[in-house]
Amino acid sequence: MTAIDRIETLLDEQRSFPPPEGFRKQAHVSDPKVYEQAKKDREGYWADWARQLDWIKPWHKVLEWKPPHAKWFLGGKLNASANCLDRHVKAGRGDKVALIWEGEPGEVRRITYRELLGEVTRFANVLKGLDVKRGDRVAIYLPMVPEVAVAMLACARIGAPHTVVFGGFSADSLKDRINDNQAKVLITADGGYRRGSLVPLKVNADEALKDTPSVKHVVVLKRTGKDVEMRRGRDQWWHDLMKTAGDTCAPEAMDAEDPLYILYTSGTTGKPKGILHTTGGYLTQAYATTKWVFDLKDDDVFWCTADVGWVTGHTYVVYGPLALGVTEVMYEGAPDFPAKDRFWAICEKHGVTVFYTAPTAIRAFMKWGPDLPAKHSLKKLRLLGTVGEPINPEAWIWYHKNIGGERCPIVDTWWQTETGGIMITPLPGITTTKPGSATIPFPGIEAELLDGQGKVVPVGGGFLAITSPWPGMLRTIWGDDERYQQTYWSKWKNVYFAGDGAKRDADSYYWILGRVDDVLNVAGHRIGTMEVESALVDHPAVAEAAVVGKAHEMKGQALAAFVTLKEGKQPSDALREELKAHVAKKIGALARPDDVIFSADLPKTRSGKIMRRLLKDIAEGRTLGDTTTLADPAVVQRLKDQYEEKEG
Ligand code: 7RM
Repeated sequence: MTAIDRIETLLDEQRSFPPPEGFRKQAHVSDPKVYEQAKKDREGYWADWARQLDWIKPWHKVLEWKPPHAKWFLGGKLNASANCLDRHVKAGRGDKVALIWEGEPGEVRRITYRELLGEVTRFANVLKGLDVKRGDRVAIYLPMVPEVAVAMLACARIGAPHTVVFGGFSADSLKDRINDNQAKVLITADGGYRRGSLVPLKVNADEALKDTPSVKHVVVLKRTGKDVEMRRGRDQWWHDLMKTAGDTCAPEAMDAEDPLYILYTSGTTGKPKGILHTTGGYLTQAYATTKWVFDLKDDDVFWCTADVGWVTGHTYVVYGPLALGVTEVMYEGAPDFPAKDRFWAICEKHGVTVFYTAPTAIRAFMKWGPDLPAKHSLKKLRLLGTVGEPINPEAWIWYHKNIGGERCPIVDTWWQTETGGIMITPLPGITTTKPGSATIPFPGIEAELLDGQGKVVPVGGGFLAITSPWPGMLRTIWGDDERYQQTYWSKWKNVYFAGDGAKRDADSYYWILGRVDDVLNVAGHRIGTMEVESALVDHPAVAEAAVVGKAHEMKGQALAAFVTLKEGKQPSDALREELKAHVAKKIGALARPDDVIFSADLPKTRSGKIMRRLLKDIAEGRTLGDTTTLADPAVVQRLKDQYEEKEG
């Protein structure tokens, strides 16, 4: 862990954006009273949300809290797939489009709630036919096609926890995850499309399957039509199995605390953690946050751009929107294929009204320039969201102006795989937003900023903590209660430590400063990476920046800044000096970088988070650490060569 006790704050962002009057008037919630009401009776408040779902049997107790173990809606029985499908069909909404899916090559499928229920029911029977029983784990390794949602919901229907492995992960990662949870069946495809090429999912799966004795059956979806090897007795085609599958399958009555899924998250070191989510509390928070944060109504078209391989895809592509019964877009491919305006073409074509994406994508759009979104009509958009990393204020302003036409509120939503759903966020009809701040906890969520001793920091920098249990919280790390306790609940007593540094301003708004492991130490001052990076992104030539501390005899650490310029801007020594001066002017001489390294790309995880640890290795001249979770390992090698050339 870390010996840091407090974090200092430098950036002073003063812009603010109250909800537009027209937006406020139509919003699901526009009265700040909801916060007090939730605070007064937190359990009653969450129970009210849970009652908006369909329960097979009601709960007898809302919460049992035996730290660090929480149970929500004890004794209650429900089924997640029935909540996402059957209840909409029963309520007469069967003909409503659930998914508008667009493949990377351009084909479009529209699938209604009734059709989706039919597919899920049949596929649930396929799984049963492969001897999958309640409680058995099923691994899913598919591209972003409707069948990935079908597979997840079919698992939920029969009570088999799914474990989705992102299609970009290697055979090795797939193998480790399967072996960790002993999945009995693997669902994969003959391939998927990414940036015009084929992702060889089945080839990877075959490699993994050499060493996964728990897997008895493999279901293969035909997506690309490419020839793949089918092992007799083990592999079967999805479409063959579906031909004879029955079309009724009663949803299993699952206990509120029965597992819904396991999703792996790679910590900074060591073996990935299998985050376990259960059914009742998770679905309640997914539903509540989807409804209030995204303000979704019957005629909205929602698009969350995340892959279902990440928690954002689980909660805001599958469970939240479908539990709410909205129409949503799902897109298979890359944002820059065949051209860098693909997202805006999709928004225009399908009339997207609420759009949710990651800062890394926004910074790429910013780098590519405002002419691309300007080519498309984005006037149906009414609300924008971000998740995954701190958003630099300039990127926020760019998004607001060039995508939101200065009329759409932006919800900057802070949460984690472990939290299951959104935790800190504006409510778009209530909250005055400030660029770079995720604002305040969602009603019913309690957060604090603490110092190393666990003392509350009312204003200033500290560690972000969640101080009471919430419905969507992880229940444990699969097979490792001890690690669960150690990782999340050992820093302070009975308080959840999120691993993020943050600051709280005089309005009690939270500003996430970055992961605590990345905090900089300059001459005894602890500074979050986000503020220095935001000062760099504030310069008109800069699209993206990552700052790391490198060991320095005098100062503790010297700052090295890796900077990506906007298209058309040229690196030069003059610009390098200008950027150093810009940071010093914006947030203080203390934060002035010693080095500025221009770089066309930054090393990122496959979900788009900047990996500063590797940049630190480069800056300190070490051999590269673990690069297996990188989206593009070549990026760091190029940077390392470039850096050494410059230093050498
Ligand atoms: C949803 C997701 C979690 C980590 C988290 C933060 C960072 C996420 C924001 C953010 C600043 C945000 N799950 N993070 N959202 N930082 N502002 N709005 O990303 O498990 O993959 O990552 O991501 O560091 O701890 S995750």
